[in-house]
Amino acid sequence: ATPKGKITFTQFYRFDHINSYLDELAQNYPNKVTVKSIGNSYQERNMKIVQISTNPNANKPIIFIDAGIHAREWISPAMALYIINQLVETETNNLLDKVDWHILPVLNPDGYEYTHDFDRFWRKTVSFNERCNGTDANRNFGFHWGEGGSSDYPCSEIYRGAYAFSEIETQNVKTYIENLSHRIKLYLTLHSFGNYLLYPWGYTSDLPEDHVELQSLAESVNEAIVQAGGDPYDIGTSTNVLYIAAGGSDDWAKGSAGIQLSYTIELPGGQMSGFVPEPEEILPIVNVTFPGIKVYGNYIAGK
Ligand code: ING
Ligand code: ZN
Repeated sequence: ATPKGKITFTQFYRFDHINSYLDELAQNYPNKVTVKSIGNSYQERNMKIVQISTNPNANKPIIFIDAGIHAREWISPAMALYIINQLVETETNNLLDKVDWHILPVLNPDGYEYTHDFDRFWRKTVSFNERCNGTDANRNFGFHWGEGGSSDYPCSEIYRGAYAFSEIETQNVKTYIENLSHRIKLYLTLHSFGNYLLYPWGYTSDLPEDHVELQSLAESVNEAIVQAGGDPYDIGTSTNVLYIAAGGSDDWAKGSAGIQLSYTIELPGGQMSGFVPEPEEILPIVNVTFPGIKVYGNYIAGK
């Protein structure tokens, strides 16, 4: 569906524009949308999260979605914004009646802005280190932190940070999730690229005990995306499908925060350059992916 309002998904928006859109939604849909701050980033950008809820009650399950952990993966915040847009500005009552959605569109806002202003392919945060700046936020979470597939060398693209949750951005997310972890039934983190639906573990090739459920839910999500005309996804654990990588947010969500269903979604890349889709490629990608997000929503609603 074509979005209404001041957002058209025909370009990649700057961080300030994204925050303004969120505030606007809260104003225009006071019965549905609340915007909160989870804290400031390293360079003191306000990290805003959107809570989408009709008939709020203390026991309602929550789906938590973050995006933009990695600065250069621009389609990821765009996807998060599209999910927000569709849930709020179109008729998706069935997805809201039984589930609340908490969506953080840009987990690493300093990095995101850095890729706009200075270095399109920056991945990490921008926090200061002696030799090279930045930490890979997706190696910085505190479950089996420091193990395989992460580096202790600050100049590495997969630098894990000096200690678990050394980054203020990952710390802010940790605090927010821990306060609500009894209600969060699904954790989704959006990355790009390559069409992978990944679930824990990333720190070991061992399968989680509930891998059958994680796998079959991902298969339903994939079916809906393919039905909508999207390219199929490869499905499995991060370690087995991609590579070993400890300190990822999905591992922490499941292993430490106790959110049983936890996924990393590697969205499609651009035709010419994976991390750099053309602005015209945004709508086709988010359109075919949203049906998969609906499958997640209906699954949690029916649980
Ligand atoms: N890929 C992920 C990365 O952080 C991943 C893959 C997901 C690893 C989950 C570990 C856990 O390397 C991208 N493109 O960032
Ligand atoms: Zn990524």
